[in-house]
Amino acid sequence: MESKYIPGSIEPKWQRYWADERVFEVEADLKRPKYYLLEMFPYPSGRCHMGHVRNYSIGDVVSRYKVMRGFNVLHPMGWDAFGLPAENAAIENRVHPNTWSRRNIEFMRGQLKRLGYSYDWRREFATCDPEYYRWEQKIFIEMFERGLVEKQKAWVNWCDKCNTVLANEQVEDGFCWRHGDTRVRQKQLSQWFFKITKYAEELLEFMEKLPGWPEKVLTMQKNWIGKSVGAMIHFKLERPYPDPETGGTIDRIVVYTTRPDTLFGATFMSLAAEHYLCEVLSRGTEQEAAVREFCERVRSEDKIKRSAEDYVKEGVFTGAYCLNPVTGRRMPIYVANFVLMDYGTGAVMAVPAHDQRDFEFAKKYQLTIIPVVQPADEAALDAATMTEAYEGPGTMINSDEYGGMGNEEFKKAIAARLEKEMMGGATVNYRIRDWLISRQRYWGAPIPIVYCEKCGTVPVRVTDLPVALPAEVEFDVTGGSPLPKLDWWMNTSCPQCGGPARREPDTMDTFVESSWYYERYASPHCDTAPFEQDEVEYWLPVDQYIGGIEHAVLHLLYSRFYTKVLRDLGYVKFDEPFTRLLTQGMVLKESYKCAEHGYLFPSEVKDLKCPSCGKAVEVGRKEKMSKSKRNTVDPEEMVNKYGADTMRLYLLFEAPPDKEIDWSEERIQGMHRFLSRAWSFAARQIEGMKESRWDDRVGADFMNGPADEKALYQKTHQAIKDVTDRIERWMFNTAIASLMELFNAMVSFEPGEGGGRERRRGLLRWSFERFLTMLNPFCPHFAEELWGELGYPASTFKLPWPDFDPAALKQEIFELVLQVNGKLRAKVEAPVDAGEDELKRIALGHERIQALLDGKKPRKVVAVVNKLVNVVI
Ligand code: ANZ
Ligand code: ZN
Ligand code: ZN
Repeated sequence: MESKYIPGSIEPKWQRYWADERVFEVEADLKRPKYYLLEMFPYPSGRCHMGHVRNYSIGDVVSRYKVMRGFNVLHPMGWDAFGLPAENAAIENRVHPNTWSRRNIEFMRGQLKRLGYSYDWRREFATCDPEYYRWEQKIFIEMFERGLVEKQKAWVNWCDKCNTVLANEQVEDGFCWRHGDTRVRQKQLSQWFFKITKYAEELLEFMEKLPGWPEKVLTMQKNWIGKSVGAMIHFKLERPYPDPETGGTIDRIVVYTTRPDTLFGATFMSLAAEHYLCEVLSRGTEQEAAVREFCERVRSEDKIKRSAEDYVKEGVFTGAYCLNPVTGRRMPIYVANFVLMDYGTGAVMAVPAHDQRDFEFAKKYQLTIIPVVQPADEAALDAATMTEAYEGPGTMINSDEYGGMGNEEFKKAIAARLEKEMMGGATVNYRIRDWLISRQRYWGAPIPIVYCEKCGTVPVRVTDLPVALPAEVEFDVTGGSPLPKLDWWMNTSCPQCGGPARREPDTMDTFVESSWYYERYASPHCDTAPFEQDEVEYWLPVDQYIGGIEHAVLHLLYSRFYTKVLRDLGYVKFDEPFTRLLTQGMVLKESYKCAEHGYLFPSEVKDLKCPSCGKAVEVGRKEKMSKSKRNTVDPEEMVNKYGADTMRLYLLFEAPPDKEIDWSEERIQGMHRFLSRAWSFAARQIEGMKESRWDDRVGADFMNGPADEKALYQKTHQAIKDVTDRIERWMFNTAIASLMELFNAMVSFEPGEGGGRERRRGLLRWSFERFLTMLNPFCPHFAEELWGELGYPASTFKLPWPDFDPAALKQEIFELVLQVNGKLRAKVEAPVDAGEDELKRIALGHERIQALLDGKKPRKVVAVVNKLVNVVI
């Protein structure tokens, strides 16, 4: 065998072998336990980055380990191929998004193969394949028929850079999730929504059944869904107003409140600037212009800012009044800048005595303040002297016959009364809004709807699916979708009446594709339905999912929702798509920045100086690798330099999978050195190991052999136990550490030349084989190659995972003190993990104690673990 470790000469060979022998290909097999391991599929951006490689290396260890443990493992890979970057590239570089995406997929697939991942490539697909999205269109139509998708006119988020609307989940602190520098604007548009709100309660409840998910992700979802318990209350308007939407009249405003107990203190009403009543109520009054102006200004402001505590509360009177349902008090109706349209009903009953925002507002506009909840053990609240709202619990005051009642009790009483009077009642409210899925973009799955003058909104006939994206389009430099202008495509006939109709030009949010791709992997080429029933039933749900935390309330929430929809449409029988979830840590690196020339590549920086101006560069803290900070490391380059096995080992050894890694090329070199040492060791010992036919006779009798043989024998069993335990607990770093320890033990074991040489070489071989077997999930090419050098023809891929003998574990010993009647009588060695009973047995069996007992029974025996046994005679 080669004396030097050259990964470049062995890795491609094994990758070819795995492909030729089709070792990664799996079929459903009801007789075998399945394990479905999945990593979040990549967007084909062009090249794999370090985050991908870390994610997929973690997955590959688990996948290969589970195969060795006898599971039928599904480990697929594909491409999240629709989306904006492809379309932008098309506009900038004049390549078609399809060409761009396919080219990138080609390249990245090659990169993944060079890393030796165990994917069943037959199952690969891209979400931009019409054979994939046609089923998504079918599901859309079925959702439409069930009222799970709806077109709604709403105030929606618009990103000027994306040139499209965004779902609420895709807005972060008021900025576009893709464009951290672009504030989202509000626009009123008619758009398609998935009714995720219908599933809000179920999405919450089922979290109880996800013990394998990180608490942090569950909390984020819980907060996003934002359940609160309160009441709806109707406030009659002083007079009815014409309703522009229905043509009828409006006689009331409905509010949502979590404090119905404060109803007697409600002195005015606040509406969101987006509320349609603002215009209705002020029309024709002298307030009209002021209201319109104010609403326009507030609507352009950012929602996050509007809900901030320190935001200056402002408003304008609409000219209209409503009536408090319990006091009959006339309440002026204001538009207030801090009321949001997409929470509750967009209208708030204002209780200045008990809500700080209302308090500030009332002070500013001299509105009435009436305290109604009196805190215990404090001076009676007095509107004239209050300096802030009292938001705590207490006893009811100024509330008619309810005076003296506890406010929590009153909450129930008032809700019941309102219900009886048909003026509202108890209710539950959720913060989550429906999922806006329309996108004014080209590179996505077309929404399968047509608009007919006669029949209105009509779904495409299922037999006409897919509604394929037209390939020949002209991209507009201004970024608008080319579809609405494409008359031959837009003009179609109505599926219902056959008359002329226009297509829906919007495409679906690409998060729709990623909401079910993992279900499609079970039968990726099924051409009669989204899935083959038997296949989904066997493989799903995903046993272990791995991906980034940034998807906590995006992809992970959408997928849970979509799976429940698929269940309700009869496609699947489970409720939750991902039984366990791991959110992997990021790979961090420092960045270099010149005050004048911005971020610099490390290779440009010499002696910490900027190459352009010579000024000292600022070394930034370690942070997530990103192109814009120029602190990325190209995995491809590392693989070329050190090999895939080293790259994988490094990413797994640096930290537990959920923790961050500080990138260090020195430490990757350390991993390379370790593998090189293991290689040279093998090269030195291989002939001897191969000759010995002793290895299958290695067994428990080594426990009684020479000390160094016993030590290596025990060390090997201990390593099997530790590596197994640690992989099971996802502690790959410490698993690798114990493999390294085992390796060091083998290195210091000398088979020697004299008597017993055969036997000693056999032991070494036995130990080395176990080392390679356990190294296999981490460094599969390396393990395969040396396994072959040992003379085995078959691949390590399906090697059974080794077992250990508990009796052969090295026991840790301590000195047990034996006392009789409290006096020290003897000391013996005992295992550290021995319990009280075992210690007593050791003590009573000891010859010194037996002599003292002289055949009598002890009166009492007391054992103190890890310390002593006292025998009372
Ligand atoms: C009357 C009241 C009295 C309120 C009081 C609070 C204290 P959470 O707890 O987060 O669910 N609210 C309702 N809709 C709103 C909207 N669209 N924009 C801004 N605020 C809105 O919040 C519920 C409370 O937030 C509701 O209870 C309402 O004010 C306000 F002493 O109603 B409360
Ligand atoms: Zn954007
Ligand atoms: Zn029609």
